[in-house]
Amino acid sequence: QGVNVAVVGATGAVGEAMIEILEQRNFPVNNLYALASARSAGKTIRFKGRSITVTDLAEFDFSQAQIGLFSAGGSISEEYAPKAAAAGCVVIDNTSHFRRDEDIPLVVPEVNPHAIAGYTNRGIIANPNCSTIQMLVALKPIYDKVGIERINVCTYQAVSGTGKEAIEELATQTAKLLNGQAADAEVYPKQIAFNALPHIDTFQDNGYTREEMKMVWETQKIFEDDAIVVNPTCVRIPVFFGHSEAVHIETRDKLTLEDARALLENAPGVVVLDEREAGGYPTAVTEAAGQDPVYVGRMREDISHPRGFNLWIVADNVRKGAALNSVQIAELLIKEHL
Ligand code: A2P
Ligand code: 11C
Repeated sequence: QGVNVAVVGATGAVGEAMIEILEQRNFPVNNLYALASARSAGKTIRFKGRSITVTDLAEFDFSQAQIGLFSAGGSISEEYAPKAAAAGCVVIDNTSHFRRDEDIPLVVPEVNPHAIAGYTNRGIIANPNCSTIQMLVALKPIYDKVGIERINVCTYQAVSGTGKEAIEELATQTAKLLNGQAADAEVYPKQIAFNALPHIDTFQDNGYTREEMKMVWETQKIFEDDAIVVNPTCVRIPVFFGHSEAVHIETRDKLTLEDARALLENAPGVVVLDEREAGGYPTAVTEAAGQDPVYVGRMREDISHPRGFNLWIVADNVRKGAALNSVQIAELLIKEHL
């Protein structure tokens, strides 16, 4: 006796990971509906040893599903999430479309699981942005113990955050350039192979990008703290899977290295790897890619500020940053609410 789950964007980078994680975590799925565009209708995907035919989203009757995991882009969610909710299917939406709506909960299960109860408002729960999720999983125990007033963060983000076409662009550009051929940039405005682009999502009037402002808005909403200030710079780098972040916090009370270690070693969803020697820190490729935890290293007290503290935070952006976090929300939803 399980629930019927619809995955919207089932052929995309995040949708594929959602289906894999539902299987890995043995989520109690009764029927799985794999939905994508008309272009993909009729293709098959594998789930628990069975073959499932992809259906055109536009033709799907959402009254057949109790939970909908959406990851097909903001405009698709804008149109279909309210329709699904009206048909009785609770939507867990991985796009940024509903995140800032006051009556839509924005949830990281390790940080604010209580907020899920707000799903009854509109039948929709929003999944935060990947770069926010991993940062807040690591900062939550520190926030609770000593308070955090300000966060300065620089991100180093993988191309999988953009989707399958970007994964393809990095692979193709790299191969062509190594073979001495010209390589066009199509998905990104400049060459991504062997480069770093200080630009993720669209530019805003204040000079920050939308990815950067998401880290501000979402941190305040999830911590339920309008006073916490965040100063982000988001950078795309030529890594396939795993976002890395250099995070510099200013706490309300002094945080010592010993306290930080003790807090993070006991924090749910966090693995500390901080050896202060060559290789004694987590990286996207060697630790995070394909794994569930948020990895933390390079912890040190800030020599430039009496209440400053530094951390290096790495996680798989497609898993904890998107698909895994959505499935964890679904697990709490069926356990405590539905
Ligand atoms: P499709 O493969 O049929 O285009 P990614 O973020 O990796 O690029 O994936 C985007 C996902 O969103 C894919 O599963 C894609 O399906 C899906 N998608 C894109 N446009 C639509 C649409 N108009 N209707 C339904 N699904 C869509
Ligand atoms: C990236 N963070 O790495 C983006 C992807 O708001 O859900 C997710 C965008 C979002 O490009």
